[in-house]
Amino acid sequence: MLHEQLKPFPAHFLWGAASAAYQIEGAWNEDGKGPSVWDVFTKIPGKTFKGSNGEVAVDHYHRYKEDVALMAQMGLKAYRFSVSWPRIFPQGRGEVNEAGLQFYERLIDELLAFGIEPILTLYHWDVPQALMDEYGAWESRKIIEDFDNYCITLYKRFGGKVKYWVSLNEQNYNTNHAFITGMHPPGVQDRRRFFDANHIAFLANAKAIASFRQYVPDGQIGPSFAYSPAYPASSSPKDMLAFENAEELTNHWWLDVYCWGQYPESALTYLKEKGWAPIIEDGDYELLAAGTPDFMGMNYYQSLTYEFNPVDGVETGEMNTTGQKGSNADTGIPGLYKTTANPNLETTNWDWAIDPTGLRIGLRRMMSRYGLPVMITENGLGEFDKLEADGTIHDGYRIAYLRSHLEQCQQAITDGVDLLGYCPWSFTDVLSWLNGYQKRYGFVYVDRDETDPKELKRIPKDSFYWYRDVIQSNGEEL
Ligand code: BGP
Repeated sequence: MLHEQLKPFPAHFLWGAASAAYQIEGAWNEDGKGPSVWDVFTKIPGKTFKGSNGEVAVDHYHRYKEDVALMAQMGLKAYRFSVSWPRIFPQGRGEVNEAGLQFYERLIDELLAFGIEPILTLYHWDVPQALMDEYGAWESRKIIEDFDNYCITLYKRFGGKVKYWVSLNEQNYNTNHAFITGMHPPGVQDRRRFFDANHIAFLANAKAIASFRQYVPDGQIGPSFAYSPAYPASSSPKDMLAFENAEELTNHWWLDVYCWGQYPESALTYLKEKGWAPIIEDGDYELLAAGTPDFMGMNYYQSLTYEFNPVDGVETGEMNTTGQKGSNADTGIPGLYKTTANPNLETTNWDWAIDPTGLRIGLRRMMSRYGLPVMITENGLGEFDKLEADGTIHDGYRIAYLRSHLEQCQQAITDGVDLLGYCPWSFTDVLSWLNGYQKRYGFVYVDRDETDPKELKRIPKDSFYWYRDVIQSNGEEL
């Protein structure tokens, strides 16, 4: 659709930025916090780039006032952050750690004092290690109640102040690495366990949303999905079918359950044949239907292109975690689909396709199929940045990336998408789970590297000033 005139961004559009506890806070064992699975996993040699971890991260725990002051200087309207579950419940359940709650209370109050809307993510991958040790975390139904209890604790404490909530962050991406590639804790490679853990996570998500209705009736909640809209590599029926398979198993499998409480039929049939289908108990579908979201959070970085994959074809391949362009391998499910490079798109140094139009396509697919408002809870460019001798960072490539994606947001809004906000990843530079500190996303540079935290000085990049002006013009000047 070629629009003659574009609709403006809505008046109360949430111009935001995003982060996650483990990637920014540091203070990993302070004020009563218990260890998360990441505190333990990152210490296993060879798991992360140069052994990097979040013990110090960018020390946001101690510098949150400085960071919020920078957000205010930028004119941010919203800030998406996550709460660390083991900071609130060091053992995952049982006694609550008041000092943990107080940290987030101070952060929320600071944001509100500057008129910045807090968007609180309940879970961004840092499950308490205690629950992993006790019952295997997401592999046991026991987590449904413990997660609900943790969420209710936060609803009760912050529900009066926080109106936008994200339940689970990227359940799809996280479990893919936790149970298929083995690159996230618990480092398993087993499709059966993958689908079972996902089913339990869906139930926990639904239960937490059902409770939300009770405790925060005037708030809005939804999960954030790592959405890579699927493209077919060609119009050959074989590739088209591979693309359909991928869309069904990599997108609808999650989105249908979140939004409709149902699994896509052909995918479920396939999993039953393979012996990979999750165990579904009586009452599960009722719970799923009782916990559907108000909006869908969308984390968009790239589209993915799929082609035919023979039964003896590729499975999981090497992932580029070094920034050496071209080191990423194709992945897939033999007999169903495999990824392939899209020759029409440029890629980043980490081999992620740069595709702003894919964002518009994704927003439209989401609108057409589920009819829910969408919040872009992540979007951004991970790149090497250079701190110049005069203390500046010229990240014109990041401005170009974000601008082109915002242009497509406006196209999508004009197409009829109800877009609540845009929270680029990330506000400051952060620890990238597997890629260390050299893969940077922030508007604010943090001077540290994998081995040396240095002074952790904050320095606004060129993109900081560009985004400030975008916000000031409510997106009229991109
Ligand atoms: C998403 C995560 C974020 C963030 C981002 C960038 O998957 O929700 O936490 O890390 O991706 O990814 P990466 O750091 O791997 O480049």
